[in-house]
Amino acid sequence: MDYKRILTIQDISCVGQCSLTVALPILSACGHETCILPSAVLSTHTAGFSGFTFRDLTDDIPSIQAHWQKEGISFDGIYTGYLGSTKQVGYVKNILDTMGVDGAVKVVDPAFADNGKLYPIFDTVYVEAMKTLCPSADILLPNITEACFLAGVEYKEVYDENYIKELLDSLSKLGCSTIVLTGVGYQSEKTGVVVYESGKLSYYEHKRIAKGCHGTGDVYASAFTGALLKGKTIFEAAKIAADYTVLCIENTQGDPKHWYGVKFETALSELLGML
Ligand code: PXL
Repeated sequence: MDYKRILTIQDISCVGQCSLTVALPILSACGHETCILPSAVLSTHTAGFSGFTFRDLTDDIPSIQAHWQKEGISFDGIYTGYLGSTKQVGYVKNILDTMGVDGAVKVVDPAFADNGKLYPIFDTVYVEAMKTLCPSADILLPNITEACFLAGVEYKEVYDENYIKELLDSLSKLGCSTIVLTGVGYQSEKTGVVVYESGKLSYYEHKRIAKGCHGTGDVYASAFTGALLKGKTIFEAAKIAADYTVLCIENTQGDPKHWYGVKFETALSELLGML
C-alpha cells in the first residue's frame, strides 16, 4: 500500500495524551498523511482532571468542510473519535458520507463511555445520535460499555462468549457489520479483542496489565487505523494495535506520576516494526 491521506476527527485535549495528540503522531509515524478536524479544544481530558476548559468547535465544521469541498479535497480513510456535541454528530455523518474517495475506509470509535459509565459531557441523547453514525462506518471500534449503550444491552463486568456474541449481533443491527470490540477478557489475568465480521467472531487474547490506563482506547484505535491503511487485514490490524497498546502500558507502569495517559511515543519504533 502506498501513501494514504487520512482525516481524523476528535478533540484536542491540550494535556493528557489522548485523542488528536495521540492519533496525529501515531498515524504519521505509520507513514500516512494525517489531516485533522478538531471537534473541541479542552485544557485536559475529562478523566481525572477537574475544572477543565471546553471549547466546542461544532459551528466551525460546516465552513471547514465547505472549504475542503471547494478545494476538491478527499480522503482515503476517515477515523472519528471523541466529538464535541450531539449536533456535531450529524455534521460528522455528512463528512463520513461525502468526503471519502471511492473505497475509502471509515472507522468510527464511539469514544463516549468506559467502565459502565458515560464520560462527563455525554448523555443518552448523544448515544442516540451516535447510533446514526453506525451505517456510515465500515468498522466500528467500541469497548464493551459503548457497545452496551449503543445496542441497548445490559452492561456486565463478568460475561461469557455467548453474551459477547449476542452483544455484537445486536450492535451490528444498527448498520455496521464489522466490529472490533476491545477489552474482552474471559479470565482475570487476560484481556483481548474480538473481531466480528458479518456474524463471524475471531478472538485475539493477550495479557491484561492490572492498572487501567487513560487514553489507551485512542492509542488502540489510532494504531489499528494506521495498520489497516498499511494494507493489514482487520484481524492483523487488531492484533498489532493490541500488542502496541500493551507495550505502551508497560512503558508507563513504573511511573505513578504518569497516571493520565500512556507513554506511547517511546514504543513507536516497535509499532513500525510490526507493520
Ligand atoms: O480517550 C477518550 C477521551 C478523549 N477525549 C477526552 C476525554 C476522553 C476520555 O475521558 O475526556 C476529552
